[in-house]
Amino acid sequence: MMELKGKKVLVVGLGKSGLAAALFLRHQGAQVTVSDIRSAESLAKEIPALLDEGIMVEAGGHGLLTFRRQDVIVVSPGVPLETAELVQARNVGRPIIGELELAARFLKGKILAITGSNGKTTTTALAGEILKAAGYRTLVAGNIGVPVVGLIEQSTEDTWSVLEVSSFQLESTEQFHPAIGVILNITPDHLDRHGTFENYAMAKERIFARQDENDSLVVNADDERTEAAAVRSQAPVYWFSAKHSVSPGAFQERGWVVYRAVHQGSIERVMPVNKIPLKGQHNVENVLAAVCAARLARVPAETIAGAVEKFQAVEHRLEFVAAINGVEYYNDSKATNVDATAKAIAAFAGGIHLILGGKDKGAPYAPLERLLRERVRTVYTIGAAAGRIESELRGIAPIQSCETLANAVKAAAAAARPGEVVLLAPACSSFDQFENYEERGRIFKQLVAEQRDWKVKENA
Ligand code: UMA
Repeated sequence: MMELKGKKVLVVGLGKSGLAAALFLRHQGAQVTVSDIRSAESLAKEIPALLDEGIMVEAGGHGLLTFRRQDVIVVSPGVPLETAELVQARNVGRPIIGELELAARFLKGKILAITGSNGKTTTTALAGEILKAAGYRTLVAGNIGVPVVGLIEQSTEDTWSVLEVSSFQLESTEQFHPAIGVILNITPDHLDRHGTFENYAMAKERIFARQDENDSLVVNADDERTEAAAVRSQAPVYWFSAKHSVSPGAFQERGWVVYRAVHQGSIERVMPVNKIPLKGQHNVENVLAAVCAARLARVPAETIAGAVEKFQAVEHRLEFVAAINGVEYYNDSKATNVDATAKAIAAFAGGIHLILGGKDKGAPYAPLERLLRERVRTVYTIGAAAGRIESELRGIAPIQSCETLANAVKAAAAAARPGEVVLLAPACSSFDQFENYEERGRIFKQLVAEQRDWKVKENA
């Protein structure tokens, strides 16, 4: 805990996290200022509400003096810690913490935190459903779209907070201490922010930096970088694997999801693998991770099985949109890196019309080569990354430059034949053409709906 009453606190970034942090801090009696690089006009909705609460707002840029005058600075996840004003404030001894760290200092109850390059939103949502099914008081928050700081007031000593935590959030943690930590996988992502893969991986490892022998860490035994991280854990490690047996942990055996609670102990059957309602091998991994975490939280196997069987795909994660004239459309707008796109392609046998592109994140596209050759009919490029994608993937699959998502959906819908798939799994972030990946996914779904309307007219 930290004393906030009367303290001068600056919140950097006025997105969802900044807004929730500013309100929380104000309610704790702090003198709060929020600073954002966006113009006052583009913050027209937020500013009056903040001023009404007695919160000061600096819009249109960060002022060096604003940063220097504070007792504490709270940073939104999307603001790089190397931002010049933050570096200077750090140099003059101003404490800087992230929104997750602030929240974790006040959150009551236990934390189940899930990180990884891919699958964390699905696993977080699934683990949340399982804990709710077990009758626990459960809050689900974090990178999944709900700032953790906004939930502090709802938390009690018997709450389980199931948190999706990103590298951006973990990077600035100091005391963050989940009772159960989960690392799903670590593959290249966000190199534009972290500089190197190793820096990114080390940010992810902060999930267990404060854990001790009373906590648990759940780790993917099939992922090289994640497995390497586990040796540094002070907490006992539980494994999950979609490929082989592990001990202790969750794995598949003769068509069943099974769990072994103690090293070399007996095996408990949880559910048949074919009852998992989600598409793709990567989702089997997500279920195994959630099963392991839920057993560690003492949820009985039959409760887990019931909750998993009822679970629906999360919006924008390999979400089925429609079947139009025998062509299936899937929205995987959350596939914002190359590994996620590989997993999405691997979920289909072939005949894929793949929409790729957006804001490039610095990782190579070449790891897609084998899957593109085997399963993809045509790649449709959009956004700022199109040039790089086209030069790296030339000769591997036919490529059509489409520039916009609307052109890409039109071109893919015209080319796809019955039995084939149109897949938005762009391998890039969305910020060049969209507000965020959710907007990109929603617009994709609207464009697909327009295709359906046209096809209905054509067929009439
Ligand atoms: N800003 C500045 N100065 C800067 C940079 C940004 O003032 O130098 C301002 C922007 O103008 C904007 C605000 O900061 O007004 C945005 O802050 P933010 O990017 O932290 O966005 P939030 O709305 O607070 O959303 C954040 C997460 N965003 C990011 O990590 C980029 C959301 O994850 C998360 O859902 C939300 O907190 C609630 O916890 C999104 C994401 O893209 C989904 N995450 C990445 C990913 O999943 O790959 C990590």
